Amino acid sequence: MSLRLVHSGKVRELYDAGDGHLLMVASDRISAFDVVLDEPIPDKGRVLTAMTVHWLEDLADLAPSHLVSADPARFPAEAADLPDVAGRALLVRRADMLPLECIVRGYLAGSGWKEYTTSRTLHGTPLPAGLQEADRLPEPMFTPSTKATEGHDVNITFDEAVDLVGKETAEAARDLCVEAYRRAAAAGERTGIIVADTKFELGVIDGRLALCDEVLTPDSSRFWPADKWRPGTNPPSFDKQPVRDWLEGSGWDKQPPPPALPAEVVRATSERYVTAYEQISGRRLADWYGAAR
Ligand code: Q0Z
Repeated sequence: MSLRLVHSGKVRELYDAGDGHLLMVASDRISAFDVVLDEPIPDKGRVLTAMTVHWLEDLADLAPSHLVSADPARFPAEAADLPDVAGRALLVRRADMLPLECIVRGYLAGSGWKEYTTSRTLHGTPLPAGLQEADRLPEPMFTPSTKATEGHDVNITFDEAVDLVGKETAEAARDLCVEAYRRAAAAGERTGIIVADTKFELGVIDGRLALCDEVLTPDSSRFWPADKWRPGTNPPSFDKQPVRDWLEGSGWDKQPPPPALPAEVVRATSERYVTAYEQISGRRLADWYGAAR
């Protein structure tokens, strides 16, 4: 018997592991400009998984989490049927997920910068005049959205978040996510990585708000190399920039199918992911589960 596939995302899969548990598997697939590329990035799934565990452990005094184990020896036997789960999978408790994307922004980037240029607001909140792209915000801001079933997520106001989950839960979610972001941003700063923004997914386990899903990974966050940050520019992504740069230069029209990535771009990108993990955690990826030996 194989584990039942519950959900398949662009670059990861979720399996029912029985007994109120799920197995969350991060693949080595990468997306750029909203398209999944054909070439896997070696070690990307291990990096995202190890980084999630690093942050869940670092933040354990702040909030409980869904994590049960990253040790393949503790996975259900059927997990052995899945290819290469060691290091890329987490056994987690099934939670009652909040119907919210809990986004926290510390810098003005992406859709936040776009909104600011049109209305001098972020998520409807007025900001000081004269801010530039990639500027640091006066304070980190909680900018929730809802998971749209198709296409991109829809921003909601804090009051709309209250309507969805209740005042007490919305306030607790906001306070938890802003504090988790502050701590991650401060830790990143000490190692030369700016955490510009991040998306948390919270759930309720045993009646308590818990950190679920992936946490503070390059796929759920914007990481910038601190030495390349210049307000007024769009700083390079710590992890995906080699892919983006090559695709931009390839003349691709950003409609599927994407062109094949050269081996050198794949190698450089893999190296960036590994560096991000090692810089942030202070550990070696070679010491994580599933290392080639
Ligand atoms: C996470 C996702 C995918 C991985 C649902 N502990 C939990 N309890 C209930 N639901 C979830 C979790 Cl993590 C849950 N997702 C997103 C999709 C692979 C994670 F394909 N969806």
